[in-house]
Amino acid sequence: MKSLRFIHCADIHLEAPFREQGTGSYAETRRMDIRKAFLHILKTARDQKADFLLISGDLFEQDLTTKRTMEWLSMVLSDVDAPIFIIPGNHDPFVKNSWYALWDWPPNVHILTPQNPQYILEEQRVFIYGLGFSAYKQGKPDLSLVPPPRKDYLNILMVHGTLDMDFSGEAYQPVTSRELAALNYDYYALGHFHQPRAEDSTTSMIYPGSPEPLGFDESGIHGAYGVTVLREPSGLRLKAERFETAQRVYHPVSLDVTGLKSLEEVKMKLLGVLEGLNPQRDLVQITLKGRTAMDLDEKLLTALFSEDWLFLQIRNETQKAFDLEALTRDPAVKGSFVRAINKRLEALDEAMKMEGDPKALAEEKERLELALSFGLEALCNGKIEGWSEE
Ligand SMILES: [Mn+2]
Repeated sequence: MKSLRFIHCADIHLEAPFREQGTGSYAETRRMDIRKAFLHILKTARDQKADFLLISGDLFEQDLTTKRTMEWLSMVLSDVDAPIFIIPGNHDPFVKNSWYALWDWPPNVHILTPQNPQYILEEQRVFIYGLGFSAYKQGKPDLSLVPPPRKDYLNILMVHGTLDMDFSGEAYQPVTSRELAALNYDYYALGHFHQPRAEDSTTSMIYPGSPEPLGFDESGIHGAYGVTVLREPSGLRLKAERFETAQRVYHPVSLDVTGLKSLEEVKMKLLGVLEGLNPQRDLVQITLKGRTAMDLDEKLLTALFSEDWLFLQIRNETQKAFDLEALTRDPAVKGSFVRAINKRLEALDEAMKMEGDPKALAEEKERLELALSFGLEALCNGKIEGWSEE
């Protein structure tokens, strides 16, 4: 019996605004990145001679997509020598003025809507059912509408929605993996979560994630899935493999400056973060944390480092250093803690004047100073900021 191969992608978000990350050519460059990532998917479908391609919602931004976008999209989709199945997502819902409803799509493209939710590929014996969006928000889907799987077919359910979340009042088609599994389909082509999600390569419920990541909450590798279906005597065997499509990688970095003494030291730390990253491929946002007496100007620091980088931003979220002078006079536990550490620091200073191993003593001093700031942090806030992130 013949085996099948298909490509599964979702959340392309053509014409995404990239509003939060500045204006001008950056957003334009990033929108081109989305197109390149999408073209990579289509090329993979061609190269691997995929039997069909699935797009599980949020192909484009309904409000920002123009006729020109649609002309480009039609051109590249008709270039794929295979059927393409699309369900509308919450960013491109099947509303009255939707491009899905208004546009004359190429003949190889099939939009699965509430009116036409299913498609059968007779020759390959594939049954596809789609649960997309017909409004910008949509509650729990009625899974009783989903027909039972067809015998001796590969049964695929395409769903745009949130899987396995706590969702009282959730407006994006909440479903549970248990509910889906009970439908007994062979593959669940999911969309909506932008971080790829699949328990392992044999799982049948996959969120491919956004092919091009769209923000700093979408770090890591991004791509789409190629799925091979083997028809064996014992039944169908699916193998899903991810391939990378993203043009850029987001790097949200948190940098603790507690204990650093000078702007030079801060700069050295920042250089350490940037070392090994690629100014054109890697998009970097460094957030300075911790406590410091230094007045760190995030705009100046950003300007100092961002030249040559497509996107580099430094944010200052540090807090004011503790007023040790005032704390020394504190009669309670904070005061005695500061006094105790100070005593040891003074002893250390004395020893440094006398003794021969300045390196070990300097290290000890650094340790004590860190103990002072972390100890005070714990005493003042009941927790140490950023500790769990390390
Ligand atoms: Mn999306």
